[in-house]
Order: sequence, then structure tokens, then C-alpha cells
Amino acid sequence: MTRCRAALLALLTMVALSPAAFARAADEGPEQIVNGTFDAGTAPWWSTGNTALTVEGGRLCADIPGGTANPWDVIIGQDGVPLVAGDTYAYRFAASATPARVGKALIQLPVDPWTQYLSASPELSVSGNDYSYTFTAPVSLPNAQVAFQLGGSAEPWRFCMDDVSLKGGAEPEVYEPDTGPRVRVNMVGYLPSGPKKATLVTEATTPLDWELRNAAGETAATGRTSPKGTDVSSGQNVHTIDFGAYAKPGTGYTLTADGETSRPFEIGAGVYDSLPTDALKFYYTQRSGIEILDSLRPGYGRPAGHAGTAPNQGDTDVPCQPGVCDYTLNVKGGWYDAGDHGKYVVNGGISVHQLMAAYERDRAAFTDGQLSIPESGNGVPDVLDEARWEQEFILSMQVPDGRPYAGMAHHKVHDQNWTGLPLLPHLDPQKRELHAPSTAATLNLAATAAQAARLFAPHDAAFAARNLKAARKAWAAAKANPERYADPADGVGGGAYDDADVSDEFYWAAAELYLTTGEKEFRDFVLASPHHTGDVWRERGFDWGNTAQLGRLDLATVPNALPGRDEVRRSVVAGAEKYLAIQRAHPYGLPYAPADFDWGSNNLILNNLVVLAAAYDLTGQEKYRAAVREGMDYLLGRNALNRSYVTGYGEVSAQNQHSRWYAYQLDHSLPHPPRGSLAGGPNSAIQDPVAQRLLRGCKPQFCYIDDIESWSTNELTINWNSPLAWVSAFLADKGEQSACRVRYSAHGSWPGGFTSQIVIENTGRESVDGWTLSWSFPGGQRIRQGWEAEFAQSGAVVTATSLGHNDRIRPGGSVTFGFVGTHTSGPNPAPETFRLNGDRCR
Ligand code: 9MR
Repeated sequence: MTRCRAALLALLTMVALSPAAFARAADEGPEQIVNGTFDAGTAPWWSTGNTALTVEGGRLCADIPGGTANPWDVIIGQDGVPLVAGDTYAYRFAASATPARVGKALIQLPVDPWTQYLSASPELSVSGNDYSYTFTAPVSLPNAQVAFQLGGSAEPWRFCMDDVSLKGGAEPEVYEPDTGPRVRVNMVGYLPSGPKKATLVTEATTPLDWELRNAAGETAATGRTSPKGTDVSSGQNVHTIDFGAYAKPGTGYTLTADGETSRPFEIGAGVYDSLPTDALKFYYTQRSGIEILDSLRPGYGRPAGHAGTAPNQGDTDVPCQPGVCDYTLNVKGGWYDAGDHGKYVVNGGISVHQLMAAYERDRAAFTDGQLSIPESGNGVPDVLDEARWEQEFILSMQVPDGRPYAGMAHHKVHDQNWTGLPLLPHLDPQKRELHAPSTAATLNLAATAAQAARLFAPHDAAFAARNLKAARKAWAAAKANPERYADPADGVGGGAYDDADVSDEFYWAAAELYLTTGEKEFRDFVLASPHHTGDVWRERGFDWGNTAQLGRLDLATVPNALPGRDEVRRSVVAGAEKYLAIQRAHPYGLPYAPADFDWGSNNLILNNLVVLAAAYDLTGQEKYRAAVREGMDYLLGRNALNRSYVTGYGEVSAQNQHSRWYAYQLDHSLPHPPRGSLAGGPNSAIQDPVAQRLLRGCKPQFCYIDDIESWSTNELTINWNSPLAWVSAFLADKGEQSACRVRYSAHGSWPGGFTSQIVIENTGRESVDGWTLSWSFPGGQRIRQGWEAEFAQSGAVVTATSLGHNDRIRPGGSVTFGFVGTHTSGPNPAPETFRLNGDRCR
């Protein structure tokens, strides 16, 4: 609302409204419209796809297109407005039209037969007027619709409005989340080697006693809490309970302090064993273009969505938005982005990258058959099959040769208008459209295709080559079109995913292309990029729009010969130090502490944990691994809401994430989201109507509600489950570090071939009796023949086993063996990660 509007409204209220014409009782009633002043942007107001909403000078404005036939052809509205039968309401708003026009203001049933409880025809003028009406609700309804129908004009015109208010009815619900016991723990559990911390919410300011009990109710450990003062992210006075010294595995432990007993938890080496698999299984039920088999996911079977069958209008032959292109593309497949049916290249990019990155970190941890997907049993690790499902879609979004912007990637494909919930993908009747190519999407394609080229090389050389070719083409197209940004206003029917700075995407793509090809052009680009040396470690974390970190992480961790690589590695450790300092100062142990939590805060927290985990991999320093473990505690229950944000993990977990098909909350014949689905989590901006109604004024950690309609706090997405998969795979990794050191040296190479020698040193205190050394080849290399060990190779993963006479490696001693290998093209980087009998060597 503008200031002068406020003054004018006060004046008009006195002058223009006679008490008789206006129901005072209603006028004094509670406000039912959310964000009617537009002080909080446009949400939760929506519009039909033919007009876009903007806020100008504190008012909501829209350009209304000409040439429509009916009033309802152009609508601006708000849903979810509660009405109470028999109550009288005062409805007011201010509006203008240029040129002047008659509009239609309705309060109605949001579905067929669209019963109108109030219908008015305000005469809108250029200078603007205030309008007020009263009506008595004939029915009680939790979700009436406030709609402005503005279509039916031959000529285009401009509509603006402000101060939309509906007063009367019931006081808005006062929402008190059920936060359970005041002792907050990781409800899934703690690894025996720690750390093990809990948070107590209390009024007390001095240390209190705590007691750890086992499942039999016996005291297992006791201690005193450490007061931490007021936590700004929750507004709570909190203490820390540190029971790290207790390490005996078991289930059903509880912590008691200040008269409260926590929810139960486990201490066990296997607490994270199933999470990476569940987090990855999520992708199969997000698939588009293929039937989801109930035999593989009981309860989740459904027909193929957007496979070219009515009522779907896609995705086998999809046209562009009007005026964008004159061809159609077959973009069937890929994953649905989130709870909507859209498919977005930028967001698909970081998601598929992180799945491949989890695999690239530790190939042996991902097997064929792990995920129960249709491709299980084809000899390729399932995580790569799943990644390929998305990567094929991303490739299909590339503009074909001979067309304008050939080689670029269309930014996204989605419905022309937002659809309601629930709606199974195969039932979506909306028209699908390709949106204009963008530089960001093109660089996401270049980056992921370059990465896919090196990871698929051992499994499918043709697919690897197709990716590399597409990556090069995309790179060239992005360089030729470096500033084609996605339109921020293009957010109807799908997310905008706009980003006006793609220098970070350029850096990431160049890094991936360099890692795969070793070529000078990409090396030079990387070295010259400001993102190569700048501090990329934002406190808010990285995400789909901030991708320089992906390039930096891969340059540090994927074997390569970049000049100055040690500095790159040090920079990752410096980033980890930053997050470690934030975590240490945080009363809930969070490595994320902005004054306002962002949309998808849980994913940003996980991405900060990725940096901490990478620092552990690079240095072997326990403090970084401990930080990752402690950070995970927050997501699994050690938080202000006492809730796990991962479906099916912990006694109380998110289960109503915003989704059109895991929509149990709306239709009990549909399932909850599958086990292992991450909710976006607290979001201070609470853009959706449910959150705006119930969470107004929330402290960051409280800006979350497990309601399917809360799309701004409780959605699930492919790019949020991807760091969940990455981090949980790190946490499930049982490999300890440092009892061994490996020296791998190339002793000669010739076109297509090379010979290497490997020395294993025992740096521990125990003798090794019989050994298997495993590693994976970064660049498609294969073992031809070896000596002093028995070799086996599956895909990129190699194991070398001692032969009997060289079984024993004494402390301080070493063994040497070697092999002749082949490699196809590109660089021949040395592997950098080795495991001796499962444990990581340094
Ligand atoms: O995750 C996205 C977040 O960073 C943006 O701020 C927000 C608004 O553009 O959009 C989020 O992404 C949503 C996308 O637009 C549509 N599919 C669901 C995504 C998660 O809510």
C-alpha cells in the first residue's frame, strides 16, 4: 500500500460510506485476504497465463491483453479464503484502469459450478477509485476464491489494484505447532564415533543435569548441559547436551533434561545405511514419460505422464511459446522438477550433476540393482541409469542444427497455466510449451554432458561421445550468446528459474569440460575466470543459480592436472572453515545462519555440508566429518520444530510435501511422498497462502508447515534430494582414513596405452594380513595385464588383491605392484582415492 493511498482511504471511508450502507460489524471483523496491500510482493495472488503480475509503487499491476472474448479469459485471483455461513463481510479494494473499463469482482466457489457469493461490476477509471461491498456468506467454505475477471476487451489495457480487504467471519486460526518434548535429538540416530549433541529448550540460564537412558530405561550416562543463550533462528533459550563420550550401540535411547524426555533414537554404525538408497530411489517416482511400476515401488505405480497420450498435450511433440520458435521437439522423459509437472534444464542440471558427483566421489558405493529401477540388472550402476534418464532429457532440449540459436538449450518445458492439486501427471490436460533458449540452460547442458561423457565412458562409449559432442556444441553456443537470460516474469504455469549472472555457470561448464578433455581452451577459461580465485563460499550456500562452487569442488576432487590445483584444494578447505565457524557459533549446530532463511533452506544447509565433506576427503581431518554429522542432526530432528524433514526418517517426519501426485493429504487414495523425500524447509519469506495465513511473523526455524499447500516451505524437488543423496552417501561411508598411503606413478605411456606402478605403505600400527586395494579410473582407463596382484575391473572400479606371498604389510612397510593399461582419448589422470580393505588411504 502506498502512503497517499492510506490517507485517501481514510478520508473516503469517512465521507463516502454511510453507516446504513455498510455493515460495521463486518468492517471490524478479522482480515481474510493475505497480502492485500502487496507489501510482500505478488504472492499468493495468481493470474491466468496471458498476463503477468508486477508490483509498482506499492500496487499490483498487470497488462491485460486485448482480443479475448469472455471476462474469465483473464483473471487475477487469490484462493483459500475462508467463509463462515451467515456471517456478513465487508469487501473493499482500490483499482484503476487505463483506459477506463468495467471489470468484474467476484467472491466465489473455486470449482465448477463457480457459485458467486458476491458479484460486482466496478467501473474502473484512469485516476482510480475505492470500492466497497457487503455480502452475507450463504455457505461455510475453507477455500473461497477472490477473483477479478478482466477479459473480454478487444483492446489491451492496464489494470492496477491495491488495499484488497475482506473483513468479517471467524478470527484466523492461531497456529501452534506441536513441537513435542523440549529435548531435541537426531531422531534417526548417532554414529558411535560421534559427535553426539542434542538441544534443550528451556527457561533456565544455568547448567542442568541430563541423563541418557537405554531402551530398558537404565541410566547409560549423565552430565550437565551447556547454556547457549537465545538462538536467533528460533527465538528460543537453549542449552547443548553433549553425550559424545557414550558410544555403545543400541536402539531406543532417550535423553532427559529439565523434566522432559526426548523422542527415541539409535546409536549405531548403520544409522545412515539406507538413506542414500532411499534418497536416490525418489528419482524413479519423479520420472516423466514412463510408467512407474507398482512392482518396483508398491503404492506408487502410475501410468506414464506426458508421453504423448491424451489428455496430456506433450511431451513428444512440444511447440514453443508463441513467437519463440517455429519447430516442435520431442522432450519426453526426464524428471518432474518438484511437486509440479514442469521440467527445467537449470534445475535438472544441478540435480543430475550432484547424483553423478556422488558416484564420482566413491564409485564402488553405487551398484547395479541398488535402486530397484527398470534398468537394474543391466550391468551399469543404477545411479548412472537414473542420471541418464534426466541427462537424455537435457540433451533433448538442445536447439537442433540449422535453427536459430542452434546448440543452445531451451530453458524449460511446462504447462501453460498452473494446475491444481492433486493431479497425477498422466491426467494433466494443459498445453505444454518450450520456453526460449537461455545461456544458463545451455551451460547446464554443457556442464552435465561433459561430466556424463567421462562417467559413462566405461559403460557406454557411444552415449559418452554423444554427450561430449553436445557439451562442446553447447559451450560454443553459450559463448556466442553469452547474455540470453531467462525472463523473470515468465513464471506462470511453471517456475521462472531466472538468473541474470551466468558467469558462474560459464566457470562450472568450463571446469567440467576441462576435467573431461584436459584441453587448453577450457583450462585457460577456468584459470581466467573470476570465480576461480574469488571467495565463492556464500554463507547462504550454493544452489541452482549459484554454480561456481560445483566447478571449484570438482576441480579440487576429480583427478586432473590443472596448474595451481593445490590452491584450489586449499580454497575448498577455506570454505569449509567458514561453515565450521558458523556451525560452532550456532546453538542448534547449523552451518547456516542468515537472518532470514531462504526458500529451500534445507538444501542450502546440505550444500554447505557438501563443502565440509569435501574438506574431509581432501584433508582427512576429523573436525570436518564431525561437522557434516552434526549438520545432519538438524535435518533429522534436532531443530526448533522437533521434526525430521525427511519422509519416513525419525518418529515425526515431514509427510505432506507439496506434490500433485504424492497427495495423500488431499486424496487418501494417493500415497504420501516416498521414504527419503526431503522437504524444502523453513523459508522466512513464506510466499504461499497457507504459510502466510498461519506463520505470519515467524522466526526463521518456525517458518515451515507440513501442509501440502505450503509450496514455499514444504515442497520436494529433484535438486533438494540430490545433496541429500550426496551427503548421506558420505555419512554412510564406513571407510576410515589414514592407515595407509598409496603412491601411484605412471612409468610410461604411448598412444592409447600406459604402464603404472603402485606402492602401498602401511602407516598404521597393525600389520595388514592380506589386502585388497580398490580405486576407480577417472578417465575410462582399463587394466590389460598386471603383476604382483590379482586384478579385477568392473566399469571404472578396479580391485587389486594380494597373492599370498605378498599378503603381509608390516607397520612402516610397503608392497609394490603394477599393471599395463589402455585408455581411449583425452587425458589419462591418475586416480587419487584408494581404499585398502575398505578404508580410505591418504
Ligand atoms: O527452488 C526455487 C527457489 O530457489 C526460487 O526462489 C523459487 C521462485 O522462483 O522457485 C523455486 O523453485 C520452484 C520452481 O520455480 C517450480 N518448481 C518447484 C520449485 C521448488 O519450489
